[in-house]
Order: sequence, then C-alpha cells, then structure tokens
Amino acid sequence: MADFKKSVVYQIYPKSFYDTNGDGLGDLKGVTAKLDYIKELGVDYIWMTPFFVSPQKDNGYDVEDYYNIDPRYGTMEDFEELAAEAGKRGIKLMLDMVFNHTSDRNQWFQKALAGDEKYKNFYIWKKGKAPGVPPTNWESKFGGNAWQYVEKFDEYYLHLFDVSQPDLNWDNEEVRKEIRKVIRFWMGKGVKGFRFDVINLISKGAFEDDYEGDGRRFYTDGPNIHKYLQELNRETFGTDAEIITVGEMSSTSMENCFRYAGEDSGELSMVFSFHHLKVDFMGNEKWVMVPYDFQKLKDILFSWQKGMAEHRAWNAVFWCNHDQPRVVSRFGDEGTFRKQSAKMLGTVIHCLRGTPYIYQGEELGMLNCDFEDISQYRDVESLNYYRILQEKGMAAKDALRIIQIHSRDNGRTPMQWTGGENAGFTTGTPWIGVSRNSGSINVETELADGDSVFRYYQKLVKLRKDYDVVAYGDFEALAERHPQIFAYRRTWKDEELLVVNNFYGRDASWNSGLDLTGFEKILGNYDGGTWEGGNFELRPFESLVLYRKK
Ligand code: TEU
Ligand code: CA
Repeated sequence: MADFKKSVVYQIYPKSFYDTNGDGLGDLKGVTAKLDYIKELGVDYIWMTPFFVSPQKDNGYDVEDYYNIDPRYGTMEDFEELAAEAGKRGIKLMLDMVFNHTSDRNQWFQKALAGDEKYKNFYIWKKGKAPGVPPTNWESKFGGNAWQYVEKFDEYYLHLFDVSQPDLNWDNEEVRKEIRKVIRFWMGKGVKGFRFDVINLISKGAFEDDYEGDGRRFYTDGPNIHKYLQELNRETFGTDAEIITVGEMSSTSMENCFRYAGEDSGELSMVFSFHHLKVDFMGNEKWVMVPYDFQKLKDILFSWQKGMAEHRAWNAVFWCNHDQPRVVSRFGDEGTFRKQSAKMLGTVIHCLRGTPYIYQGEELGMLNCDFEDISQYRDVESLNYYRILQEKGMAAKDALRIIQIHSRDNGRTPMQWTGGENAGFTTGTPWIGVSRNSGSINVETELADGDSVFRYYQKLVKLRKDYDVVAYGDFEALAERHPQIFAYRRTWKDEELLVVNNFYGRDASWNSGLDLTGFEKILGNYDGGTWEGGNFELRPFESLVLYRKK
C-alpha cells in the first residue's frame, strides 16, 4: 500500500521548469535533468501538470490527444526515460488528468462538429432560450457566458472554462468508457499517481438559470458525482493499491469531501479544496483588491482539519500551485522577512494533518511576478478579466493592479535556477518573463546557504518521515482567536507535537496556559526561542515546532 500519509508531493509545471533545447519552453528532458535536485528535497512523488498534445490555449488543460505527448514537451521516449530515471531515485510520477472537458481540437469534438451523432453526445448541447439567448445564464470560470453557439446545429455547447474547452457529457456511458481507457493506458506506463482536474464538476444537474450566483450550484458536487468516482476507482486505479489519487475540488463542500476522500468510500485518496485560498476575495469574487482575513484563514483551515479527521477523510494541504499567487507575496513578506516568512508558511502547511504539496519554486521562497504591463501576461484568464474589468468601467491601471495581485501567471514565471541570464531556465527566449529578483532568489544560492528556505523545506519533508505524529497524529486547534498566532497540537500514541507560528512581521506574545515540561524544539526558523512557563514570545514570522514523547 502506498503510504500517502508519509509522502510529500512536488508539483512541476513543465512549461516553466527547465528548457533543454532552447525554444523557451520547459520540457520533459528538463525534468529528467533536474531529478537529482528534486531528490535532494526528499519528496516521494512528482505531480506534472498536463503535457499531452494540446493547442495550449489553457497551457495543456485543453487536451487534444490523451495518448500522446505534446511535441513541445518531447516524445513518449522522453516520458519513459523520465519515469525510469525517477524510479531509480525512488520518486513516483503523478499525472494530471483533465476529464471535465477536452480541447475543441480533440478528435471527439471535431467529429461532433462534423455531425457524428455518437461524438456529439460526448458533449453537452442545448437549445437557446430564444434566438440569441443562451440556454442558461451560467458564467464561464474564465469570464463571459458558459455557452457557445454553433450555427450548424442551432444549439449551444457548454464550456465551464474557455470557449475552446467544451465540457464532456459524463452521463454518457461511452464517455466514461473512453476515460477509463485513458487511465489504464497510463497505468500501463507505470504511473503511480493521478490528479484529477476539477473532477467535482463532471456531473451536471439541472440546466436552469441561476438567480443567486454564476450557476456553480447546478454543476458542483453534482447528482451522480460519487457514483462516477466509485466506478472510476473500481474500473481503473482501484485495482492497484500502490496508486494514489487526488481530486481537485472546485467550490466544494466539506460534506462531499468526507466521501471523495473518505477512508472507506472507494473514491479518491485525498482532495484539494480552495476555501482557505479565497480569504483575499470578496465572497466568490476574485478580481478585487482586499486585504486577506487572517481569522478567516485560520477558521477555514481549522474546520477542515477537524471535520476531515472526524470523518476519517484525508486532505491534501498546500498554499501554492500553478493557479495561485506565490504564498510569500500573499501572506508573508517580500522584503526584510522573506526567508523567515517563507519558512513559517512552510511550517504551517507541513505539520498539518494531510499530504503536503510543494509547488516548484516555493522551496526557494519565490515571489509573485513583477510584470508592469499587460503585454507581459500570458494566461487566458488574466487577459479575459483585464478586458472584462475595463468593460465594467474600471480604469486600465486599476485593472492591471488587480491582475498583478491575483493572476495565475504569478506562479508561472520560470523556475529560478541560477543568478545568470533567464535565471538559467533557457538559453532562448522564455515563453513568459523571468522575475527580476532571480539574481538573488535562485537554486544556486539556496543550495550554497545552509540556512536557506530550500534547506528548511528539506527538514520539513524529513520531519514527516522521522516523526509518526506528523504523518498520522490527531489535530487540535490552539489560540483560535489570537490575532497573530497560528498554533495547533498533534498527538499520536505517546508522541505530542506543538506547532506555533507568528503570522506577522512584528513580535507576538501568547500565553498558552500549556504545561510544556519535557518538550524540546525540533525545528524553527530562528536560533533559540522563548516559551518559559508556556508563555511564547515570538519574533517576526517565527515558527517553533516542539516535540515530546511520554
Ligand atoms: O483549475 C480549476 C479552477 O477552477 C481554478 O483553479 C481556476 O484556475 C481559478 O479558480 C480561476 O479563478 C484547474 C486547473 O488547475 C487550471 O489550471 C485549469 O485552467 C482549469 O482547471 C481548467 O482545466
Ligand atoms: Ca524546450
């Protein structure tokens, strides 16, 4: 059995990782070339975002051919070499499966457009409400109405994401069969992990206008979702106990996650949920500028920790991925306390109950991109919203400010390998700009410095291996209302772990009332530390991990 509770996953966005042929795009050979670096971090799995044949409208989340590698990333031989080389280092691969939708270039959709009824039923088509009026008022996640008119049929197809990403019709048994074939194909290549993209959106409910929101309540955690996941599990990855799975759950509810990731539900190993990463939104509205709400961040993470544990369900825990701004820019400090805050944020995540995910560059304390002009942005979502915000009357410079804060491109600038040209990412012209700070924030300097963010992340990964309490312990929230402190306790058999963090760039005191006899510090981002008599005195962004064995 794969012990995913003792494992750590490292996420790679291949396009921005390492380019070996100078075309400005990262590639599979680039991942192989850097395996020793990844090994050094100590992780168990590499999750790679999609590298299948794709027109790249959404950087590979628009799949044209599930069975082949996009030539921009390499060949099937490159993939096999990567898998073999990773295997030699004890690292397993997790592939990213996008089954809510395909690209409009996918042969299924092409046949549908050509009028082949079999394939037309692979997608979701509806008549308009009236001439020129789409079937429902649902909004696409990337802006605008979620339906696209096709004159030939006088019908609309559903696309919850870009217009080039038509949603698949999972209620059609033929679609589910084809999807199972794809998974079995990659299982045959020795793949031991799968991440399922927006998998909780696959079962659509009623096609009705939404007068209270953007339509998501009609297709999120939909009517047959658990049935479809159980079927997928039974028919594919469930036959191999070594395979781990994680579902990306968009706007989900905890009640549904108890089942998606429940120990005995026969669905998935774990889930990504995003509520804790909306604490700098206004409700569901991302394209605003509001300070993040620390109390809300704690409340959400604590309630998920408790709820999932009570229901014997498992979380994936994370701050960063290719859709999120960099966490140091978001909740930490880009200036004086960059290193301390990066380490503190890492500590908070890695000691929680759940499997931690590290996104490329997070282990260096990388920051948001520092783009100053909209022409530097690449992401379809950012470009759409830059336009939409202005259509709603916002001044261009204010729209740009919001893009700078929330754009997914913040996490997509090239990995910073060296202080040299293009951060050592490519010898050509990178597909997206390199951060100006790569002279000081890069792998070379991190590896040379014994006290770097990288060296600290190494220790975090190792903590999970060395201490069972980190992997398996129960969770208890502490200091729940403290305005600066993020603290919790983990317990397992005769082991106890206290994790105390100052989330701010100024000193913090916390009178814990705890008897700390027998506790020793096993990790921290400063020398020493003060907790006499249970009174914690923390320095800016200080983290303390205390441990005792009875
Ligand atoms: O993302 C799902 C998703 O809805 C969000 O992360 C989205 O990017 C954000 O909420 C928009 O504000 C997944 C992938 O991770 C993402 O890269 C893809 O673009 C998306 O699905 C479509 O496949
Ligand atoms: Ca390349």
